[in-house]
Amino acid sequence: MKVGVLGPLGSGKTTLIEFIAKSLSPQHEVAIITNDVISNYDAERIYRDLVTSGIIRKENLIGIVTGGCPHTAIREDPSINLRALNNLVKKEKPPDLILLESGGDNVMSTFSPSLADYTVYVLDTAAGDKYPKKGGLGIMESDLLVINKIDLAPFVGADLEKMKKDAYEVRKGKPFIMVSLKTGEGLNSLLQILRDDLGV
Ligand SMILES: Nc1nc2c(ncn2[C@@H]2O[C@H](COP(=O)(O)OP(=O)(O)OP(=O)(O)O)[C@@H](O)[C@H]2O)c(=O)[nH]1
Ligand SMILES: [Mg+2]
Repeated sequence: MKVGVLGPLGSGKTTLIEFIAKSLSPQHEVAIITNDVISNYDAERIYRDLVTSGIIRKENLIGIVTGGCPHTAIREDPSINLRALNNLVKKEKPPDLILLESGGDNVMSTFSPSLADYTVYVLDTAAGDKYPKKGGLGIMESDLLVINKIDLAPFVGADLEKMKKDAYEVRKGKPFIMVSLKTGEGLNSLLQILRDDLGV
């Protein structure tokens, strides 16, 4: 199963991926592919957080530096990500869950179906409660919308009830969940949705 995680800069994509990997290992063989534009920052962070502690095997972490538009690398020309996926699945013990992180994206970005069977769009309250109302493909069409950083809502004046109502409307009933990856609020429910949807 290939899960694509995307969303604006700094919304919590890597933190979510680390949470999923920690929650599902070692029962599942989890692999991670990160896409950064210039540096290999996220892969290096995951190496420190998850590889050195034995949660992810070294060969199951691939950091891609796209060098250009991150949206192109996950949709228009996904060849570099496809190569990374192929390298993972041809292993003697292929991973049963591959998490792909897109570089911070715009609201119309989506994963090529060749890269992801299931997509998670991560928004955060600090971007303001105008989202999810303003919409965008990922916000409206992803398999799961995660509204993260609810712990910050009081500090940035984000109205969580409005975000909830708007998410329900723009997604036409598709699932969404409000969480804080910092305090842990909502994470049990998030994990349950993923377990049900991904069969893990
Ligand atoms: N207060 C708060 N901070 C959070 C939460 N989730 C993540 N963060 C912090 O937000 C910052 C960005 O998180 P990342 O996981 O790096 O976000 P990202 O979307 O992967 O960022 P890019 O890959 O750079 O686009 C980090 O400093 C996290 O510690 C949360 O729920 N609440
Ligand atoms: Mg990241």
